[in-house]
Amino acid sequence: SIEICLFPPCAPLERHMHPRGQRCSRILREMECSLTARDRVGLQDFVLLDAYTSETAFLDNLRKRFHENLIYTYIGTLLVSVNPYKELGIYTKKQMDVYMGVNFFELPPHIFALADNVYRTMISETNNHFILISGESGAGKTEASKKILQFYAVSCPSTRLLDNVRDRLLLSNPVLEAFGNAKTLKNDNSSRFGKYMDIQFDHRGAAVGGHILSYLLEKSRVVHQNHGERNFHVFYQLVEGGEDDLLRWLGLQRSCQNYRCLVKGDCAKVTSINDKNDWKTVRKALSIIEFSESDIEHLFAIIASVLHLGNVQFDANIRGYASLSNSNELHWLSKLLGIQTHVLQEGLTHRKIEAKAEEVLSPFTTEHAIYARDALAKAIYGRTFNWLVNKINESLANKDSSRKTVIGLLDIYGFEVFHVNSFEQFCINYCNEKLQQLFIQLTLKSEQEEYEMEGIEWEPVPYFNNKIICDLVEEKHRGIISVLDEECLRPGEATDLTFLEKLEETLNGHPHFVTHKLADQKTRKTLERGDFRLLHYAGEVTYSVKGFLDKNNDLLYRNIKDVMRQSQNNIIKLCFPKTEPDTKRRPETVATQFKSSLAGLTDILMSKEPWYVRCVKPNSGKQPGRFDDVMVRHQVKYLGLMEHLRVRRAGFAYRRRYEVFLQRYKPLCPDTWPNWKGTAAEGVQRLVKHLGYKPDEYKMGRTKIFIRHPRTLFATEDAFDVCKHQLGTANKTPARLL
Ligand code: AOV
Ligand code: MG
Repeated sequence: SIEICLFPPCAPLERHMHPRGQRCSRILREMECSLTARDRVGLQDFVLLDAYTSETAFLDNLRKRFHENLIYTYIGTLLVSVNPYKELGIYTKKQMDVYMGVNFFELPPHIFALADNVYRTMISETNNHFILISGESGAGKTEASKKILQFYAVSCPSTRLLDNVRDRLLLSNPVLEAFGNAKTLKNDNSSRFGKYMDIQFDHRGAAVGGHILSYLLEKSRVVHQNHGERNFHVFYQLVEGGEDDLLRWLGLQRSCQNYRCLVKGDCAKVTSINDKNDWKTVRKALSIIEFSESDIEHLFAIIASVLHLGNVQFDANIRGYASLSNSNELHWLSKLLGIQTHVLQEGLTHRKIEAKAEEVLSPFTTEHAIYARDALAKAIYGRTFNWLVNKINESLANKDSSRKTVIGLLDIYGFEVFHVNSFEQFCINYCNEKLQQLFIQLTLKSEQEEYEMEGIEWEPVPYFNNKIICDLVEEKHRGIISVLDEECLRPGEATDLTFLEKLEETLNGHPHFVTHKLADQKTRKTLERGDFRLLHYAGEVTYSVKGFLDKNNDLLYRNIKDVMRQSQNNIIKLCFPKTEPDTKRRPETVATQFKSSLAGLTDILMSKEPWYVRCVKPNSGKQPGRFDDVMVRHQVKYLGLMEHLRVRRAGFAYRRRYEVFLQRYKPLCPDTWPNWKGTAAEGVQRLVKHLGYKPDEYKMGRTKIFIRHPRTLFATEDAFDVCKHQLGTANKTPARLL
């Protein structure tokens, strides 16, 4: 069938028709052959750029394409994506159809092309893959991961039975985003948790299930937001969008201004966000994911409880002890959590202390009471979030035990630097270091292994290895997390400042660590006494130690846990189980837990085949059409894009299995066309001889031909194009098999 050409390079021109699923000859002519077009839209694969290993040239190409709304560019099979900050209309079902099953390099670069390539490789090699999506906060990771998921859910073969799975896979997103994303200064929909999702496929390639792992939710946001930021979306959605009856039942009023924990950042309304509509989506999604009505009720009760809890205030009585200022919130909390009022009240104002064989109640000061209240709000929300992930997993689980292959999608919080950076940024940025380390290991490793396996010599390309920074954070005994944990072991004695002093003792002279005391005179001026600065792979970040100990300890008083265990709310019951190991042994600290979970993630990823999407943020103003050179250049540098390109180019720009190469280009040689009887390797040898490849231009590996220079492949492609036209109709030519 014939269809209108939809690709961006054609769009400004007169649109034309071409056979469906075929590559568009006009685009080829436009993009690959015509110099003027190349000037205008840049080249779609950096590997193909002649002498294009300078940063400036790299940037020129990226900018050129960005201004033509071509946000995607390849480095071989790695996809670089620049956030357009506007709808481009390139994610339609029609576009999905076009990219489904078409050769990666035949169409303009697209996230769907990558998704399709991963999918087909998985099917043909029956192995597991993952797509690592990285880039700083606001660069477009979450959007990219959603597009990939949509592509699989919509395009892969399906049956009516599987439609359910498909919907649930898709709808898990709005639910998790409602509870785990928030507006920050960097991004109106910033992920505040890390997410790794396996999509499972059966032997026919149908998406049959999924599983999500979540990483360290930024719980502190529940009780505190910096200026210009919001709490998690779901709170605003409920208050703005919740039905009248529901709000009445939850004791809520329809105004965010009434809730202290919604207005700390003074920006409850965000123009790019429609909380009311989003509420409807989430509400519907919960039903489709098969949350029972009672689970949904209890879930809403918890969201409302957190809002009420945020409004609980304390007065100091004459002895300086805390008492609740107002009984209204207590009433609602008691109703929604299903806990008796006096039990709750006692839990919020007292702490149980064990003295000899006795337990005594010790009253809180107001300061302590506020601390305990906030700790409770964070615990309730954090545990409910984990419950939510588990519940979604139950619904996505595929019960049949036949062999499945998976594609993992990793979408984590991006590197972020604010005016003031705390424990949360420390964890987020550490996580990004780990992923960068993985990228470095895998890109070099896989390249080296491939050359070795194929028996081809290769010379390594120098690159910055950020292992030194990962070690600085996570090393046993000397690492920042170790030092922090040690300080957390000295309650009453240690403070955030003694932690800083310990760091200074331990890390004095480390090239990536500096503080006010350790700095030279010039740097000292830029540091406060309570700060430490890390030289991350992506740039310098100054962290304030304030709150590090508390946040790492994440202490919840034992008696308030006991209070929660009396709850009649089904979710709270599960979140505070009676059998919780309540040992006297110290639980793992937050940073240490995070460190282990990241190590676990690395293991999961290392066992799969990697693919990469590197997202770039074009400006810090969330503006369409603005390409800030300095900012982009910085990202190109730290994302290691130039090194990646050099690695690709230092070796062999392209490699193809003999069968595939022969199948495509065999019309170019009378010996191999129409059929070649010998082995594919011999056929390729004959073919390239006929094409006049010089000996240093290519190498014959064990299973693949390696072509050193893109130019060579280019010339062959051109010849192929001419030959195809001479051969006449498209179906005689073996196109689209590369
Ligand atoms: P992030 O995931 O990388 O940041 P997002 O994927 O949330 O960033 O993107 C931020 C915003 O940029 C989105 O809400 C969109 O408005 C816009 N955007 C991103 N990609 C596209 C695209 N392909 N087309 C149109 N608009 C886009 V963070 O989660 O903060 O690290 O932690
Ligand atoms: Mg995100």
